[in-house]
Amino acid sequence: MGQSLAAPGTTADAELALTGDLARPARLTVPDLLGWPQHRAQVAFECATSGVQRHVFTGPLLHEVLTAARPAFDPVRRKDRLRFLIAVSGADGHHALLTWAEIDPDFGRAPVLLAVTLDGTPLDRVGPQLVLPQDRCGARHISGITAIRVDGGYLR
Ligand SMILES: Nc1nc2c(c(=O)[nH]1)N[C@H]1C(S)=C(S)[C@@H](COP(=O)(O)O)O[C@H]1N2
Ligand SMILES: [Mo]
Repeated sequence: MGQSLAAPGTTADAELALTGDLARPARLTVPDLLGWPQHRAQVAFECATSGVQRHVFTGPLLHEVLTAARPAFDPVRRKDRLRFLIAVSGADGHHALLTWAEIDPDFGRAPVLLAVTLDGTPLDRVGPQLVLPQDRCGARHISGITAIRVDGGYLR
């Protein structure tokens, strides 16, 4: 009620584009991401300029969201997944690459989240944030994610 600062007819929620080698590319909002099981991560990371930061994030696992978009590998052939990269981009141009194997339960098993809340605040307007509990440094905790590209072509 009266929460929207957007002009009439425009969408208030930020959108995230899932693109690349996917059978089901998608555009997702933070409310869409609430449709997956939600996980909680209490993280501490160090920033080169502002020191140690502590936050609590909630959201779905990146692996679950990307798996639903059906990456173009043979799901039962583990070796086929090893050539896939995940490029994550924020609205300000900050970006990072992950490998598929890093978040795959059969390999690195990193519980990376696509966070939809930060310290209890919903990220509907800002867009989701990447959360990597395994990272010592904060730099890959990309906020305001606008695009995630899954790419299996690097080694072809
Ligand atoms: N979109 C975006 N996300 C970003 C950055 C950025 O420049 N742009 N900086 C990263 C860095 S270097 C750090 S340390 C953390 C900072 O998180 P904080 O705002 O909680 O301190 O955000 C990360 N996420
Ligand atoms: Mo940082």
